[in-house]
Amino acid sequence: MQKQVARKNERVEEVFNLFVKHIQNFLKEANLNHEEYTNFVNWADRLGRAGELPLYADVFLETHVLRAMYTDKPGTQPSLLGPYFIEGSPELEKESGKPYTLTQRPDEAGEVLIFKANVSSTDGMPLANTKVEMWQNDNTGKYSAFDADAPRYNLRGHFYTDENGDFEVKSIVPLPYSIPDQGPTGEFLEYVDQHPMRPAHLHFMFIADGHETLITQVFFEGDEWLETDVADGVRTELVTTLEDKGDHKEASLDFVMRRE
Ligand code: MBD
Ligand code: FE
Repeated sequence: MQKQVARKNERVEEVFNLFVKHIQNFLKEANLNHEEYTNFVNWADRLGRAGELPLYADVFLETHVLRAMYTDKPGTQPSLLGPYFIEGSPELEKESGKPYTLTQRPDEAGEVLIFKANVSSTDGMPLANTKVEMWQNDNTGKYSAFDADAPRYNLRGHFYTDENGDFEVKSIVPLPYSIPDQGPTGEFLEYVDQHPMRPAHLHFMFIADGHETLITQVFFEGDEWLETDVADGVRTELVTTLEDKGDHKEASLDFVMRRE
């Protein structure tokens, strides 16, 4: 094994010192005793060993990072990246005059969804050729590459906006998602008397030259979990309507990206 070269990281030092400063008041107010501290360490150890640390962090902490960073900024509000994004999604093929089709099995179960959107800059300019990464769960409520039997990139893909910043993509309507609740994260949910549900959502990541990458989610009006999302990822402007078109559903939302 090669010896790690010690590198001072001033940012880590600065953030750690702030953390210590604020945790002192927090510990005083919470009146934490040593047994509670030990219980916490044991639980956190189980959480890590179960591979649930990213899940727990994205469900219970990520929203606070986003709110602190972005609440008063122009452009579309970001939402949670979450633990289920993976690199390397397939590029979707474009047939002229047709929407893209998100990677799916020939017999993919679920209600067909056509999602239409426009991507523009905060100055109003449409953002042509923006890279759109999209991922979602399937009709069993599972994400490919994690808890589903589906192929690794099922219901995942990327594509590009057209010359007007528009895109249309055909997929299935996502389902409300129950986060894993049989491990240490589930244990925590019981302690705080919280259900494990997230409202149905589509995940998006937009990448455009000269703009901050926008990671966000789209939700649907009428979803029973909108107000009590376990991960607190819902933002009013990210909720759209699911229109019934007979043999399929349709939804749309426009996205606005901030200049770098
Ligand atoms: C999800 O599907 C999700 O999007 C987030 C943020 C956390 C847990 C599960
Ligand atoms: Fe999700």
